[in-house]
Amino acid sequence: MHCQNCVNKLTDKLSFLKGVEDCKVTLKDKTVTIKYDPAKVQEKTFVETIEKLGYTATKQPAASPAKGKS
Ligand SMILES: [Cu+2]
Repeated sequence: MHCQNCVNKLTDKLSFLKGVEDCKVTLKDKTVTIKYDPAKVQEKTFVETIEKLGYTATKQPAASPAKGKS
């Protein structure tokens, strides 16, 4: 992830996933913060979506449910 285009692409795809309430991609930190309903969607789906777009996703079990890195 290295430009605003990547950010838009990721935000778009992740926001459209079922169960996602909010999705924030930060270019500076190369992180993805997703607010979601665990009953409807799982972290695995985020990782798969991110990887399908050509990025590498690393889960960080912190306050944020899922994060992506490139
Ligand atoms: Cu880019």
